[in-house]
Amino acid sequence: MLPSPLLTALRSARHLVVFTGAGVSAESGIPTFRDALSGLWQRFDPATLATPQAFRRDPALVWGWYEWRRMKVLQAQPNPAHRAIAELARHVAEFTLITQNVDDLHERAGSQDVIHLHGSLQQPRCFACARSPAAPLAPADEPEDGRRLEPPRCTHCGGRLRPGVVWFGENLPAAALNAAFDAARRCDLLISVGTSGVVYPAAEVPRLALDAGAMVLHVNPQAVAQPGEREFVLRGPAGAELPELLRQAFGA
Ligand code: BJW
Ligand code: ZN
Repeated sequence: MLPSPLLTALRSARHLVVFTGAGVSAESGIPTFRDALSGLWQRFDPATLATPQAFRRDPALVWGWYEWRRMKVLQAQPNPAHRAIAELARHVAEFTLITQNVDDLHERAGSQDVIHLHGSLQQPRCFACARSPAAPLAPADEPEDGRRLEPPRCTHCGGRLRPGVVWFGENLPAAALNAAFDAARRCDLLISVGTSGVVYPAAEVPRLALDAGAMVLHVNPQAVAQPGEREFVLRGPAGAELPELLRQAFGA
């Protein structure tokens, strides 16, 4: 049985925020970044792949790597954690979903108005003029990790397209960040799912909620937070923990 203050907080929440990281998509087969054995940053160097300098230096290396990841997402399906989050929205008056993920698995599980703090793999833009192509990207031709691919050209200025994600050293989209911070400050319960909480400014989101008086629940197999008076931890995979939380709180 889950802690009763947590179930009470969930049943009585007027504004629930769910904040997700790579761990929510792990059970869909999308690798996280920092997990000890399977994390992307164990095999790939972020400095050569996830910065504007890296793209300037070797655009084909970076584009090829992101096409490989985009294909993995296209082939993946939402898991029970994505579906439980979409279902949670139906039980509260106000619901905000904030994700650091660049996949679209929340949307495919039925969540709406998802705030993407770190952009999307599906929405490239021009590295030179920042405009987005009119047509969506076609599926890439069997990309593999490590295979170089020349980025397509911008139809407006001829510049190279870049992945529509937020790289290290880049600002987050201002509207998304403001909406996320605003929701965190106004909510009464925030559930943080599958994030190591080390990348800023996104990592400030749960802290802002706590500081504003909300309860915060962390769902993660690893010990990412210490339980406290208003802070709860469910140690386990989101695909098991979130459906169980939903069941115990709402019988859903
Ligand atoms: C499960 C599970 C299961 C597993 N169920 N859970 C010092 C030096 C240089 C820079 C900085 C610095 N200090 C701060 C900075 C700034 C930097 C930063 O924070 N760096 C830190 C790493 C130190 N931040 C930025 O640069 C940001 N911009 C910025 O600050 O602009 C101002 C500025 C301007 C100029 C100079 C400096 C600053 C931008 C950050 C962009 C982050 N981008 C990435 C890549 C996106 C594109 C891509 O996908 O390739 O975003 S990095 C990567 O980390 C990705 C993620 O969204 C983000 C967060 O990771 P997340 O989601 O938490 O994943 P993991 O892998 O870390 O954790 C997974 C968790 O899941 C684990 O806890 C598991 O246990 C758990 N899990 N299975 C539930 N089944
Ligand atoms: Zn352009």
